[in-house]
Amino acid sequence: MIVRTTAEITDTERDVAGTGWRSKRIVLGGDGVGFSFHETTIDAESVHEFHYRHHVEAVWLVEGEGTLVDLEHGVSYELAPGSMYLLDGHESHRLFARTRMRMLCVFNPPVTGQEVHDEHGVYPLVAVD
Ligand code: 9YT
Repeated sequence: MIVRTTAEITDTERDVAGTGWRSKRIVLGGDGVGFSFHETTIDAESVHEFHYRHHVEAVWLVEGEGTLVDLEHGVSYELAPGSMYLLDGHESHRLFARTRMRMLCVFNPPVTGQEVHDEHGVYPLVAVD
C-alpha cells in the first residue's frame, strides 16, 4: 500500500509547473499500477491547448469554472465543480479557465514524470523502466 499527501509532494520533482498550470503527480508510472493520478490547477483567465495522442485522460473538476472545447468536433462544454471529461478519443482540446480551476486527472498509460508538452500540447509516450 502507498499512502501520500499532496503536502509531501509539493515542491518536489512530482510537482511540475508550466505556463499558467501546475500539476502535482500523486501516482506516477514508476508506482507500477498502470495509471497516473494528478492534481492539476490552472490559473484564472488562462487558456491551454492539450492533445494527449498517446494517453487516455479523465479529468474531474473539483473547484472553479471554465470552458472546454473539443477542437476536433467544434463542440464547447461549460465546466463547473463536479464536471468530468474523458478524452477517450484522444481529442485535441482547449481549456479556458474563467476562475482558477482545480482538477483531478487520471492518465492511462501512466505519465512517468519526464514528459514535456511539445508544440502541439502532446506528451510523448515514455516507457517506465
Ligand atoms: C487538465 C489536464 O489536462 N491536466 C493534465 C495533467 C498535467 N498537464 C500534468 O500533470 O502534466
